[in-house]
Amino acid sequence: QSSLPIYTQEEVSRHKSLDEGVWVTYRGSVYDITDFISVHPGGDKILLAAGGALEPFWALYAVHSQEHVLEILAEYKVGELNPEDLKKQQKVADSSDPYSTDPERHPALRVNSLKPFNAEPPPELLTDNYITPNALFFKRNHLPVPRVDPKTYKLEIEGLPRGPVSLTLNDLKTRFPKHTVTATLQCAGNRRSEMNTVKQVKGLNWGIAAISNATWSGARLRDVLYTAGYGPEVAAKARHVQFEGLDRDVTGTTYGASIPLGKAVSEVGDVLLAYEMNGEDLPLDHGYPVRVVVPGTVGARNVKWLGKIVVSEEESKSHWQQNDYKGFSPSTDWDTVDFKSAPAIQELPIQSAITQPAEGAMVDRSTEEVTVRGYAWSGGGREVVRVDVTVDGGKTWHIAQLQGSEKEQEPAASPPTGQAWAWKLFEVTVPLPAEAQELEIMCKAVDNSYNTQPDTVAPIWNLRGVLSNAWHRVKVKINE
Ligand code: HEM
Ligand code: MTE
Ligand code: MO
Repeated sequence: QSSLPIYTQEEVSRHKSLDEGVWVTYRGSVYDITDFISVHPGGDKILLAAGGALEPFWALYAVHSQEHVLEILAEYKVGELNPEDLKKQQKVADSSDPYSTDPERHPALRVNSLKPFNAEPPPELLTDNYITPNALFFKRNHLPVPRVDPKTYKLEIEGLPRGPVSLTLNDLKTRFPKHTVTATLQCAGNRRSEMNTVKQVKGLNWGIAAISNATWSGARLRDVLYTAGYGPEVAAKARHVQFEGLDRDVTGTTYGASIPLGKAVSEVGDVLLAYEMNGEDLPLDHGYPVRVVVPGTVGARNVKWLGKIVVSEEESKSHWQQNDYKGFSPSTDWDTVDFKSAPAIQELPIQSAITQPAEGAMVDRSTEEVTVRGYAWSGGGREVVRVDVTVDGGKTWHIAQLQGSEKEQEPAASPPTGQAWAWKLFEVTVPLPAEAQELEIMCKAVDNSYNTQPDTVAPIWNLRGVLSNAWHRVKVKINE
């Protein structure tokens, strides 16, 4: 341990000019940097931190997160900061950044936005597993991740004739049968970046991986609602079930969304109040301790960190239900858009995309063939029944093999009609056309209602860049 003196914040604060000397603190140590000021590569700005902590400034200037910067700093160490003052500093730092309690994330994720955290896995990892590992599952947060204490957690249920009901995490786990469903979640903005190639849209620039597949366990929403007093009397009036998250913005507004009542109470709807994801407690980013999983329905309605359920005549009043996550004509722009004129997105359309080979990859001519892999999924429990792949501009289509369960070799097990909640992975090996030096690989999927994907983006372009499901195209080069 250091034998240097211990200083209080008060003493450090007195040193904030070249006359008195310039002191700063960093991770609990005190530095006299008076002699460094004139040689600082960043100039006079360094004086902004005089008498206080470096951390908030270095958070703004990332050049400092290098070994050699810390080596310079070490030369100027004069003491330690009194532990109580250090604690106070940390409290201030925590309260000034609402994202400071966000969890750690996997380095392989491609980050679209750090605060709030939005990230997708690299496409080549996405389809390595039928079940997406939790760490790689795409993450879409609108707000800071709330820290919810599982011991004091309460789920409030309102809008039922017997009055409000409140359930603990333990109630959810012990009073209702545990139900398990494998379901794919997709963000309405998946593949938004392709819309930007037609005309700029507003929203996070998602690639093809704002979609992932997991096995979720929890109580059925239906069971919970019936126990809380739901019955024919309510069914005659109510039309929606609203969900409120425990994540809030600086004004205290929480994330919220709603789904149609029919889906919520359906015997075959499989809507869950999930507390497990792939056999583990829900991770912090995915809604710990409880989230709603609405299979077949757009990601936005799968409310995380669930705090409240309201059975009601109206949809959720939340911004995300009323003024976002809706589709419009390609000719509707930000001057003419009327969000009231379009329904909130619930079930999503048919989707597929190629994850391998990657855009721009090299394919060896001598192999004479190319193996194409990807995912396909449709909303509303509609089952993907076919994926077609072409490498010659659509003259010839090759029908891909579908993988629809966790075990590689099993034939695609058909779920009951209307309950195909999980994606299928596809794979097909296609001969390389003679002489081509470049290939455009395209795929399209078909579901059991015979819905298929539009061939191009332009006719489905919309100002918010949602519902992007045109044939996916990947260009690769052929090595001679
Ligand atoms: C750059 C050290 C405090 C602002 C640098 C560099 C070093 C350094 C070594 C060059 C990094 C490189 O390019 O490899 C330090 C030390 C500090 C300190 C030891 C505290 C004792 C601050 C503070 C601020 C600041 C408090 C702002 C309020 C900058 C800026 C640059 C810079 C803006 C970039 C200069 C440029 O590339 O144009 N600092 N710094 N530094 N520093 Fe600091
Ligand atoms: N729930 C809360 N409470 N807060 C949110 O920001 N984002 C929604 C939904 N549920 C969100 C939320 C959106 S838009 C999507 S796509 C999914 O969560 C993403 O779920 P994931 O992060 O588990 O992949
Ligand atoms: Mo989303």
